[in-house]
Amino acid sequence: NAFEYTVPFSSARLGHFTQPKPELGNFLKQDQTLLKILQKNIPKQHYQTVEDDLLRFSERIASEIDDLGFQCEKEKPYVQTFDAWGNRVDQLVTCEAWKKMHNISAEEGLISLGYENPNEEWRRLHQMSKLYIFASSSGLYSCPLAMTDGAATIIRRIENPSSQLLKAFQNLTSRNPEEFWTSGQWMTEKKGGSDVASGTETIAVEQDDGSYRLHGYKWFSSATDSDMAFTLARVVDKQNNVTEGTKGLSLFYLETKKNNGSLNNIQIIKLKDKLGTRQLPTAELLLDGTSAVRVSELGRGVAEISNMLTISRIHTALMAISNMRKLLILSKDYSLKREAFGNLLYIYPLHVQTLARLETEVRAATLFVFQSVLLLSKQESGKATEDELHLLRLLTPLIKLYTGKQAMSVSSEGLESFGGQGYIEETGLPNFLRDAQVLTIWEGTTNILSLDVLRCISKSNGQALISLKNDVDNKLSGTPSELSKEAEKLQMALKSVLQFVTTNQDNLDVLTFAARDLSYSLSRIYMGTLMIEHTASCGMSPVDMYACKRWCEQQLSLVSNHNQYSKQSSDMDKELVYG
Ligand code: UCC
Ligand code: FAD
Repeated sequence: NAFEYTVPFSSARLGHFTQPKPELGNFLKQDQTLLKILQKNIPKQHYQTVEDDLLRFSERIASEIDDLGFQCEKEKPYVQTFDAWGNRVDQLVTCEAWKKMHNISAEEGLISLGYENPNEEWRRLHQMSKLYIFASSSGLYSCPLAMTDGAATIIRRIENPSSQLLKAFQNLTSRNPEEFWTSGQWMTEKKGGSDVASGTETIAVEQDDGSYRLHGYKWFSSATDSDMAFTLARVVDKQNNVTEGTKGLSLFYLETKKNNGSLNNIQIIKLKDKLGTRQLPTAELLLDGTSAVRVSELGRGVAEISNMLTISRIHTALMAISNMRKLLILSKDYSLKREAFGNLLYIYPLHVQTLARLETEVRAATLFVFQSVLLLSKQESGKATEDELHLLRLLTPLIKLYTGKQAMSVSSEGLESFGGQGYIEETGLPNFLRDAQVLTIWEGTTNILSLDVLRCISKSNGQALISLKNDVDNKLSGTPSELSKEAEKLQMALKSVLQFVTTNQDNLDVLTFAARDLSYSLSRIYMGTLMIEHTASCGMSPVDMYACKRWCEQQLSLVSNHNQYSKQSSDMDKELVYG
């Protein structure tokens, strides 16, 4: 008592216990699936260099980059519209950590690696592996990188590019932070982001020197601090008319700043207030006579920008698997540190079962996404067969739509595995859930991508599905007896899906109505196939086999019940929703 009188103030007693936090550690070392993919696909003479680089980069992520990513979430970008003297400046202010991400991206060759020698196809795999490891710790810097990669691909495809475009390509693929550029991709307008053919109101007015001035309102532009962008607009003809629909859209290249550093007749109207991706400056932009160059033939804008979409959709899927893997790494670590009812969490089979189910999802998704990466590198090096080209076209919307949905469910379950801490902002964990939701929306929503799957099947006269079937047959042909039941199940499911498509090939209404179920079915079947192939080619480990079995336990084909796509079902759906 005497002591309390002499010391009237003292800190509160908060108890002795503090929970050790989950640690990321070395990402690559904890991803056996990726390691095996790399071992299988990188030529022996280059393998060690790639592995060393990825291990070093994983260390850098854990010791430096992950904190910067979190900093980007805490110090959100904002726009200073006017300066102190009332001049309109539209200055986008980003935090130091975001700027460091720019430099790291250049130094680490996160874009350049994919372009340095297209004949060495493993370089794309190296690049995409790095991007994968980076994405979930990048504070969303992987978003501008996705569009940058897509932009570089567009320029590389242009025959006889101008010196301006060549210079842009050099900047986009530079390893020098001072020279490195990022790109935007401005497609979405107020009237429509899925249906850009009806939604695009931006017009392009040709100038005497052959360049254009753009006038329009871009409703979503992520990477607002980018140096350049590709965008769509309708060219105004001499009679002052524009062509409506897809055929009226052309693709334009623009630089966001003039030589004097001011914006290229662009106003940043506002930054969006978003559920997630808060690290990312996503703006509404007014194009008020923005100087631009047409880079597609007249009316070929959507077809051309689709090449950019292919790349950025693969990046979106990389982000999905990166988020899932990182969350699982943290959750596993936590289960070794957190006690409940007298035991560490990992002692409880029910807890571990929950994590095992997530692990199965992530493994399957990793194989799925990297299969597309391998096909992309073959396409770019000119070594892809016809079947492989069809497969790449078909898999791109599938990996994007399916892994987006997986990322949502895995992040929700993953957060729960931390109990209440999963809901607490300072842990950084809620970001996983917030940022997963966007993966199902941008770069094409689930339904739009499902319709793209149909577009791909119909444009190829069904060849895309035949290529998929050939690949499944080929991959399952070497199935060891231990997995023969699973292989059979996959083949049966594929047969039922193909039958469904054949039966309804002239019934577009049914196919359209079934597009989402069809896409999920194809994804699950192909993912199961990859798991079996992977298991067989990597020494038939009991754990890989177990994961295959788990995957194939779920319903693989969702389109077997034809009645669910009848006119009657559609009417009843309407009644159920709006009645
Ligand atoms: O969201 C965006 C950026 C977000 C931030 C970056 C994220 C990266 C994340 C990385 C990790 C963090 S940018 C906005 C994205 N917007 C979309 O994805 C649009 C979604 N809507 C669609 O995809 C639609 O399906 C449209 C716009 C393509 C549909 O347009 P149309 O006008 O109905 O298209 P058509 O008439 O069917 O096709 C026009 C041409 C055809 O070629 P031709 O004329 O030769 O027959 C199609 O075959 O375009 C071709 N085409 C394609 N080609 C259409 N889609 C594709 C495709 N996917 N691949 C190849
Ligand atoms: P809508 O097209 O209005 O779609 C609404 C709903 O209708 C969706 O669920 C869709 O699936 C469904 N739907 C539409 N048509 C059909 C159909 N025929 N059949 C069945 N269902 C259908 N865009 C850019 O161009 N550049 C960017 O940098 C960019 N960044 C973004 C950043 C964020 C954080 C977000 C959230 C979006 C960004 N977008 C960007 C926009 C994004 O690409 C679009 O929001 C998206 O493509 C959907 O378009 P929409 O919003 O117009 O939705």
